[in-house]
Amino acid sequence: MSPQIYINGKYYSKEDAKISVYDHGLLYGDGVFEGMRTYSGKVFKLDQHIDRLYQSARAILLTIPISKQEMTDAVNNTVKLSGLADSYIRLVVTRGAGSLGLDPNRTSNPQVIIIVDLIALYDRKFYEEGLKIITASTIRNHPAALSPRIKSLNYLNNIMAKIEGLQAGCMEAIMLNHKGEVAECTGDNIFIVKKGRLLTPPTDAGILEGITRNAILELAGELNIPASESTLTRHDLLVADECFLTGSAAEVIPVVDIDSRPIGDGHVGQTTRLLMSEFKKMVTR
Ligand code: PXG
Repeated sequence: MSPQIYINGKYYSKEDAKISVYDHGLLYGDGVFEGMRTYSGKVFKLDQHIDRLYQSARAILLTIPISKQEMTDAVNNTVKLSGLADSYIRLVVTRGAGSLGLDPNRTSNPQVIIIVDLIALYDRKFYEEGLKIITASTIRNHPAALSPRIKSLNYLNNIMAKIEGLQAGCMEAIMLNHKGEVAECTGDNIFIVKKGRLLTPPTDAGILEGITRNAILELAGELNIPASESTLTRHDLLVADECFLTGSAAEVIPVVDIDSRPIGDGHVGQTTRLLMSEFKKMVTR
């Protein structure tokens, strides 16, 4: 039962896993990644994460040196070696070591890294009582500058908004897009419930199309909860009946306060509770 790290086909302990300081992943945030979870030893939605990783890589013209099947086998094997039943997996592919210059043609050997460890983003009490969050003034990357649909190693946009949240005493922050519409949080997608309907911003709002987000939309269908992807403004959030966030790391976490205003009655909503408990069942199906 210990963290296991795969680098290019070999396995290392946490202490021994190392890559070059000339890696363009480190020097320029030039690479892509995924974050996933295992439940009872099985990776949740592994195929979708692998597909998204290869799409992110394609979007930045990075050729992953192994096939999707080899990547899938490597993830499963690293999980097995860790001995952890409920773990968090960070899958990273960097452009590899190069020269001290931007030119990706001067890099060689993309690095494939799989870290299997534990994660606890939020204290248990926030799942029971709900988070208080703020709207950040940092907007989400303009899609024409760096598409938020690419899960790249360049997370400074999100980190700047996260710092705003932390400075305001909040664990998460809402990011608007360049049009002033609600996009997502720094590491989570956002949902509201209004008059029994579940609403979440569409992918063209400039968001990462979260795999947990899509699982929640799938669950809503099964539970006959009307759901849609809709453009949302900050106003829509402030007058919502309920609000919650989704992410592989965070899972489903309620929000009870935005910008010091209570959402609904200021307590975790009924639909949120239902989706939280159904999601728990879904991950071990
Ligand atoms: N939006 C963004 C910007 C994300 O980074 C999600 C949504 C949720 O997507 P999934 O597919 O996981 O449902 C993410 C992913 C962290 C952390 O430390 C969070 C993510 C990735 C890496 C680190 O909070 N979230």
